[in-house]
This record gives sequence, structure tokens and C-alpha cells, in this order.
Amino acid sequence: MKATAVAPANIAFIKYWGRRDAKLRLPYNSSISMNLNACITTTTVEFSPCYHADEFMLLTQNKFIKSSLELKFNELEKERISAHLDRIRDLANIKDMSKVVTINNFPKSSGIASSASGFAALTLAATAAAGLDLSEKDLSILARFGSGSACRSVPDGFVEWLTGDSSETSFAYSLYRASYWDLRDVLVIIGSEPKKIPTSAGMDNVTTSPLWRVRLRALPQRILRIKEALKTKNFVLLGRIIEEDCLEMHRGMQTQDPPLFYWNDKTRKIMEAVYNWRKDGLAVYFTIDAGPNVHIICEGKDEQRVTGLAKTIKGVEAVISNKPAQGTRLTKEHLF
Ligand code: 2P0
Repeated sequence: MKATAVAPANIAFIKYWGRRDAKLRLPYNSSISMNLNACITTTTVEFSPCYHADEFMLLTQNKFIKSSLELKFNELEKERISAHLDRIRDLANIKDMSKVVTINNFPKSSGIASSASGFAALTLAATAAAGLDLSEKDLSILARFGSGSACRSVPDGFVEWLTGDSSETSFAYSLYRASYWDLRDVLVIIGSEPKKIPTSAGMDNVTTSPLWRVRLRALPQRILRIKEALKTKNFVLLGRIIEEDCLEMHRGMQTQDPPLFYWNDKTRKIMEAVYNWRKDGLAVYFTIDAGPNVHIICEGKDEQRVTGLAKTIKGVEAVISNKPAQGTRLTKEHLF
């Protein structure tokens, strides 16, 4: 009763921010994302009568010092993971406790969706370890209960998560495979400290922003436009929509009560640099999630230039270049 899954993080081109049903994690709007091949979570789950409680171990691989750092899940995180394992135990009709070992190759809780890859990997590893064989759609729905954005890490490549009108209809599916378009997300890491306000708590106040309704009204049209940009591989149109949606989400966050400010001085410096590079003829656009780090979106042909430029900015800790990635999958390489 042991299984291991590998899941990519994903970057949202159209963001998820706000839930119309917090318990079922049903979003106010559909969102669109790309899986990231260099931001990966691997998780092994074993159910066994030998365990008297769920045991967790979280490791972060540090590429720079070539070692694995052990981090601790806090109590809230442990409860959230155990609750997810309970859902899977109920589905499989088993009572055994589990051991869970998980390894991220990127910093946890820094606005790089570790909950997305984390809950996607946990869902596939735990269901397989419990003897369940779920369809991609059912895995996506189940992952959503763990973390909304996790449902988008399940299918391949470029993905849409449908709002749906019930739990059964709110799932993610692949719009295009990873190989469809040679894009890059050049992730510029400027801060890897855990954030002060978890996204789940921040999202609860989304409706207090006067801009929230404006965004909800604009989204159906924006989603049609971005789908057209993907279909026609119109990079300029895609980039403009990605930036538009990012800025609109952050304006909403900043006008919530209490307001949320995820950017810092370095974030703003990189945003400005992206505008300047664009003025100089380089096709680059930024997007930012619930953290200070900046994702620079470009085409594969410009990757070297963009990573080179990003590394020259003062205060940048690391630059991780991501290609579009396949979704969550099983592997035989167990972590224990
Ligand atoms: C996104 N974010 O679409 C947006 C952009 C953050 C900003 O999805 O409470 O960690 O687990 O459902 O999935 C982060 O939200 O929230 C997120 P929960 P999650 O990628």
C-alpha cells in the first residue's frame, strides 16, 4: 500500500482568487494555467496498520548546496493534509494511518504554488496507495478539495479549471499538451521566506474589494480572448492578457479589507525592468501570484536572453526557467 507521485506547480495566466464555496473549494471564476517542469513536488504515501497516526516529513532540495533541508509542516498544514487523507481513506474504505514523505525542489510558502503541486502529488500518491484508480477528472476534483489550484496541476500542459455549478463540474482539463507551445516561465526568486498571510485566509475577504465585481464581469470575455491567443499562438496577445489579469487581481487584493500587499521594492523593480525590455523589443510579460516573486513569460527562443537579464538585477536570489510540463503522474521511485 505504497505509491509515489510527481506533480508540477503551475502558473496561472488567468488567476483564481476567491471561492463561492469555501468548504467545497468552488471558485468564483474559471482559471487558466501552465504546468511548470522545474518546480516539482514528489510524494510517497504508505498506508499501514503499523502507523498509529499520520506521519509527515517535508524536504526541500536545495540545488545550490546540493542537499535536502528538512522543514516542518506547521499544525494547520498537518491538519489540512490529514483531512485530505481522511477523504481518501473514506473513499477507499480503509482505516490505516499513513506515512507521507514529500520533497519540493523549490521554496515552500513563497507564492510559488507549493500547495498546488503538493496536493496534486498527495492526491495521486494516496489514492494509488489506497488501491483506488481514479480518472483524471476525478483526481482533479479530489485534488481541488485539498487546494484549489492543485486541480490544475493534474492534467497535461496548458489547463483550464472550470468554475462549474457543482463539485462534480468544477474540475480541470488539458486545453493543450505541454509540447503544444514552447513557452517559458522564467521565475525570478527574490524572497523565499514564508508569507505572513496564507492564501486561503486572504481569499476569504475577496468580496470586500470594490473591484471584485468589476473583475468578475470582465473575466468571461478575457477567458475567451486568452483561449483565442492560445489557439492562434499569438504571444503578444497572450502576454498582454496575462499581465492584465495579474494586475487586476493584485489591485483587488490591495483594495480588500484588510488589504494584502504581496509586492516589495524588488518586485516593482523587476516589473519595471520587464516594461523596459519590452520597449527595447523583447517580447516579455510578467505575472505575480500571492508572493513577491515575479514570473516572466517569454517564448523559448528568448529564454537565454531573459534569464541573462534577470540574473543581472540586484537582489535576485535565483532564476528558475520553466518549460510547459506534463501533469501529475506515478513513479516507481519511492522516497522511502
Ligand atoms: C492562482 N493563487 O490562480 C492564484 C493566483 C494565488 C494567486 O491559486 O485555499 O493555494 O488552497 O484553494 O490554491 C493560490 O491559492 O488556495 C492560488 P486554496 P491556493 O494560482
